[in-house]
Amino acid sequence: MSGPLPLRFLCSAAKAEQLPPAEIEVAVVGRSNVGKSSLLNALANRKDLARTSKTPGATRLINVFEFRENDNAPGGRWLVDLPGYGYAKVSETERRRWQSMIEGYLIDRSTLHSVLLLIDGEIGPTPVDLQTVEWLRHIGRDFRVVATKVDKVSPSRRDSRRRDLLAKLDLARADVSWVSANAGIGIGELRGLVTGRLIATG
Ligand SMILES: Nc1nc2c(ncn2[C@@H]2O[C@H](COP(=O)(O)OP(=O)(O)OP(=O)(O)O)[C@@H](O)[C@H]2O)c(=O)[nH]1
Ligand SMILES: [Mg+2]
Repeated sequence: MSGPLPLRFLCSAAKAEQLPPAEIEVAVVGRSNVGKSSLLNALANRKDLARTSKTPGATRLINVFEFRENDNAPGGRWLVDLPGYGYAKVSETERRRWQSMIEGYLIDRSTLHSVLLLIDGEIGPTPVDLQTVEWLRHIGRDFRVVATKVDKVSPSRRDSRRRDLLAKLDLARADVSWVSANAGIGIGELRGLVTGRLIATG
């Protein structure tokens, strides 16, 4: 278990090429409305670090949060909030813009250590989630699945939900974190995991 992550907003960019150089990054990826921004806020124990919304598509830019304990700590360690995919109501132009922005970043970013791929724990993996997993495997990008909103799954259904998700994604139990930003479930463990990735590897 770890305390809140020392995150602060650093910058936003519409394109990966506009991002300043980093030392090491972990990116948060997932379907629109899956709870990416809420999870960032929970990790930092802040209400409004990242903008959240009931309306999918709240995050339209790449938002960079710097992980830095104090002014003397090294900079360039980032947690990156990416706009969500799979939001049906965006125009085709917007969808393509998203796709090239995210894909370019995930393929080319040399300082990207790994991805946290968020999947709604109540809904389970959607076809577009499955495609994303397949694609991340295909490009060889290291990723960890984080199942969100576990507070919405009743305790009696959690075990079967868990087995179902693992089977669909062809993953082992240890490969998936189960969290709830709202109820604070699994947040301490995930803080430890993110800190380990941003610091121990640095
Ligand atoms: N019950 C429950 N609701 C959650 C949880 N996390 C997020 N939500 C809700 O899900 C909705 C979307 O959350 P966001 O964090 O804005 O989702 P996002 O993935 O950043 O969405 P985009 O920016 O559109 O890609 C909001 O209404 C949140 O309150 C959770 O742990 N439990
Ligand atoms: Mg968001």
